[in-house]
Amino acid sequence: MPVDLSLYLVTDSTPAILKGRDLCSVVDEALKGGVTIVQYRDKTSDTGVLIATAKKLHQITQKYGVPLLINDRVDVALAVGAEGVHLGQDDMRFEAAKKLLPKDAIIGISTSSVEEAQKAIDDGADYLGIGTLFATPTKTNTKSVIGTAGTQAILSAISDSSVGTVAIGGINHSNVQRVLYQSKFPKKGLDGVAIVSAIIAAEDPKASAEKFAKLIKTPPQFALTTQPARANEAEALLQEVPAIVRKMTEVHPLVHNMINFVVANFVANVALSIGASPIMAPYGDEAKDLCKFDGALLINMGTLTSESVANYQKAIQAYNERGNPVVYDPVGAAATEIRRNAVSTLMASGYFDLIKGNEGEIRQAWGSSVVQQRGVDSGPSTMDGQQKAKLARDLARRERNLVLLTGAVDYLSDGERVIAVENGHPYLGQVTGTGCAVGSISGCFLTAHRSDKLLAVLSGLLMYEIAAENAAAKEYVRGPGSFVPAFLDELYAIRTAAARGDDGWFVGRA
Ligand code: 3NM
Ligand code: MG
Repeated sequence: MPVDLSLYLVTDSTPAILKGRDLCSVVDEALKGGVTIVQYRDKTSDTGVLIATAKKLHQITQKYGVPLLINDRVDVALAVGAEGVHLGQDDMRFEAAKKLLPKDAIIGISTSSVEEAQKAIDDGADYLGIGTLFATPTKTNTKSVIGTAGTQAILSAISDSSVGTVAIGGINHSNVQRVLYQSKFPKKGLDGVAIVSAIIAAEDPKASAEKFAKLIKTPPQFALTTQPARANEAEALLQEVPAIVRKMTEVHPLVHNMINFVVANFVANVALSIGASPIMAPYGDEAKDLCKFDGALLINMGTLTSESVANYQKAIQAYNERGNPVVYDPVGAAATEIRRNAVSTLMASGYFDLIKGNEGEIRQAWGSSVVQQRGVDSGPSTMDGQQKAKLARDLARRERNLVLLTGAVDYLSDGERVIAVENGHPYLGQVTGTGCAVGSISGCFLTAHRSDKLLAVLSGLLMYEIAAENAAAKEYVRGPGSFVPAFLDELYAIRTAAARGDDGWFVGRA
């Protein structure tokens, strides 16, 4: 019978985690809550204590018909007749353990790279512990933190194998659905998640396990439904744009902007012009109330401070839990070490429905930035259109979200489809905040239209860029200064036309 790895509990007896409680009763509670497999992991106790505790744990797990594995110690597993062992890369070699253990014993191997995973499969491992997923205080001597992107890379490389897989490291209630969702390679996903502190250190281990069991069975609210491109995809999408713009004017979405102070006023005016309700709220704790409205969150790290990241994290968590859209604009992503770290931290902190940025920023989000970005400007391009389209698609595919790579031509992808948008006007590049406002507008459209997120963002982008063209064409517009008020007027004009059901603004323009 295959092992159920879905909710894999790893024990820890250190005082910081066990907090003076009896390990056996904590594990019993966790089993009541729905844990499907237990690994006894104790790096410090003497062999006598290990065997005595393992014996007691085994009596408990047997009551629930759940396998007990022993970390590292094949001798302890043999002494108590446990169902198997879990071995790290520095523990007893697989073949040696295999020889010592009964034929049907379960052997799991810790892996943090494609090479280690491949080797473990060739050896004949029953399952792989894949990690370290996220940095965790529970295990500080980890070799590498690989994130959902690294986990996905391993799953993709071993997708032909039927080996079991669990991710480990920093998994908790607020990230477990996203971990399962974003780690998945189309042909192979994780069979489960391995958890230490979020269950063992929980006030109520049974309730914690129950919550995990429920979350694991439910896809996240924000899950993206991608569609394969139709033969005439662009035309088919364009037909729907006016109706989506009309819908947005009816919804009056709230857009919660955590935005830089340079552009806050302009972005708020753009949101008002299109009929949305902007709120500029950098205080992360406010998100738990703001996320309850029909609205979106924009994280724009243009004027990052030492407090920003913690505030962003609180807001992302609140919106992710609610399932309301989150847009990430990693402004100046590659400019400084602080910003590069912020990008990694934030991308590990939550799910972004849309990542929007220029070439340098999207490259940093992908993790392949080779040139240092100068300031927060876009800088000279080193990629042609095809490379940009591919980067947008690859990042969207890996993150299982939308990516909008902005420039003279914008590339928008959901990992399947890539749409190039050539509308707009050079004046947009002469006014600060015009790029940032696209993030805010995208949030509004993602709120209004959820069934095809790519279509939602495309609609907002076209409304925006057509308004810019209309504004620049006004005879009284002589440059960026006179462009700004004309642009707000034209956004407002499209919004009022759309609300009347008049699609004239769009016909023949995109
Ligand atoms: N192994 P928590 S990370 C036991 O990377 C262990 O192999 C890891 O603890 C690995 O769920 C880890 O509290 C600790 O973050 C996971
Ligand atoms: Mg070990």
